[in-house]
Amino acid sequence: MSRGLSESVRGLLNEATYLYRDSPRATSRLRRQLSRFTEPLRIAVAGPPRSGKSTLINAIMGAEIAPVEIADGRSVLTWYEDGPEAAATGYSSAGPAVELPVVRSAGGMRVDLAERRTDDISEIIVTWPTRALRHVSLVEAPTDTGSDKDGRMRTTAKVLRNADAVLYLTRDARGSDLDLLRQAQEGLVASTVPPQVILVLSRADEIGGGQMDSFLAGRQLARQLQRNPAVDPLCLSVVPVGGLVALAGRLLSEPEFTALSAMAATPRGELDAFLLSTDRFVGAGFPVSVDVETRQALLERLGISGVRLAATLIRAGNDTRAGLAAELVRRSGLTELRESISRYLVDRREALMARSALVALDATLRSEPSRTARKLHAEMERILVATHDFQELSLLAALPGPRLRFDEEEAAEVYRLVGGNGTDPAARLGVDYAVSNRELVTLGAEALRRWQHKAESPLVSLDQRRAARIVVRSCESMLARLPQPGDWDQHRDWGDSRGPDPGRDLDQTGQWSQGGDLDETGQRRQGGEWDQTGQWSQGGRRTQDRDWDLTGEWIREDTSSDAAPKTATW
Ligand SMILES: Nc1nc2c(ncn2[C@@H]2O[C@H](COP(=O)(O)OP(=O)(O)OP(=O)(O)O)[C@@H](O)[C@H]2O)c(=O)[nH]1
Ligand SMILES: [Mg+2]
Repeated sequence: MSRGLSESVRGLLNEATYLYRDSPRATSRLRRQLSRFTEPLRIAVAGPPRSGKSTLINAIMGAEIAPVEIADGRSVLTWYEDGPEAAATGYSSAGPAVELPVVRSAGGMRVDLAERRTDDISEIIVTWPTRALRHVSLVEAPTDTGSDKDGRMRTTAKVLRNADAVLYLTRDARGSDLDLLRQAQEGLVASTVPPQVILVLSRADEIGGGQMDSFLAGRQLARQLQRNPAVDPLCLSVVPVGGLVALAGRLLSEPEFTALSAMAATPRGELDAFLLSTDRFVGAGFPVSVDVETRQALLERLGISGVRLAATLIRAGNDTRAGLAAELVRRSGLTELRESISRYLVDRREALMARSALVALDATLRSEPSRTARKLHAEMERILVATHDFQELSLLAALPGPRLRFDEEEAAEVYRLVGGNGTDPAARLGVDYAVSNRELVTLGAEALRRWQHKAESPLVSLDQRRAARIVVRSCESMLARLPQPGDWDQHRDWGDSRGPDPGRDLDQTGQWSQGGDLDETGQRRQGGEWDQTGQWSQGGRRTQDRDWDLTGEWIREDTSSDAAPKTATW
């Protein structure tokens, strides 16, 4: 993000803090937003009940921690963050924050609430040492709030509105899912710069009735949905993920691998009939000497599709525990999801944080209107429509819509150049990371010329010309960041075209399992992986002034009267 955006939004928040100096509630909320700029990106994990949210969070963290259940199996808004040690803190709307006892287990931890009254707790923050959450924190939108379906939908809608970005889990992208995502695009800020949503086709191992090729079927369905005009404008991408298989890959133990290997060593003609259903798998006459308890445990760990997949992968040569674990993670879709999180969300984290700060500012201005607030509103609108980072996000969202009508090839180029595939120069130019800076500059200059021509052509529509102007600015700022011909010698040490990219969390070369949470032997390291120099340590700890309190008044935004700024980009 341009430094300008962050500074403009902070400036606006400071101004608002001064204007609202007589309102303790508004000032504490605004201060909270100001402090957020140094914290990790807040990604909401939302979706219908039982869509696999907690399992996916565990898979991302590489540990069994979610869900945190309190009295009567109720769950509350729970944050998962990187931290120096396993810990949990409960927050309530009245009273101080309390440390909650945690019990470590082989594969993770459990928040132990047996001894404690919990009906006052409205939010919990769980910390766990994991690099996977170095740049993001995850929050699960609770679906069992005891309320009716509408209540659940309202809770999810609020979480979608307030997060920096969203992983929305769905098994089939039904009408109610799409309604929620459409609602999340309402309001002053969201109608101009839509929320950044990755649609996760969850429980991918069950797609197509859990048959052998369910992961393949998942990928096909994801492609169809991505092309569906009802879905495409609502999300950045559609990624099929089998959270259960991903988690199994991340936690696969030696005894589990041994049992799966014994099955894979059995001729298919003898084994396959027993892998058709869970009943047969745990029933009598199983042709491999793996006892029924172990088979039960494997089912819980992997699901029947996962067991079949594991046996097939071992036969195909993934015959070490670490090799099988890595391949399960890859096939589950988790690797692709992490890449998408990195490319679409982490790389744009400052713009996304600035966006959600504006959502919060808008809510404050609405809940406590004043004459001076009008000036702030006008400035907010200006930032929304005039900031190039926001224009890029807005153009990306508008591309599939009816107004722009670029042909397929041009639309793909616009998508790339404004950072739809990633914000580094190679991704924008659609070339390999190994391409030299000289070539990047040449390609960038060519793209710039082409789009300058388009931006000035009287033969194209006004909307296309406006879009072309945004593309031109994207090309210009990309070129400005690349070393120019005279500087090439000094920049020889740039190993690749990505340049310095502090936001990247993902190991570009390795499998997930090599990426830090598992050691060489694949066992979880208990703590000690937290990078003390990482983002988290720079950020302030969350204060007690919780801004996500779902019972809190200020989050009750009235979006019905919101109008997009008159100059809204599309
Ligand atoms: N086969 C299969 N089952 C899964 C998968 N992910 C989750 N499940 C199962 O689905 C059930 C619900 O999973 P959760 O991860 O708790 O789902 P959730 O969305 O967090 O559920 P709520 O918070 O209660 O709404 C559990 O029994 C999981 O084992 C998956 O990828 N494949
Ligand atoms: Mg859950």
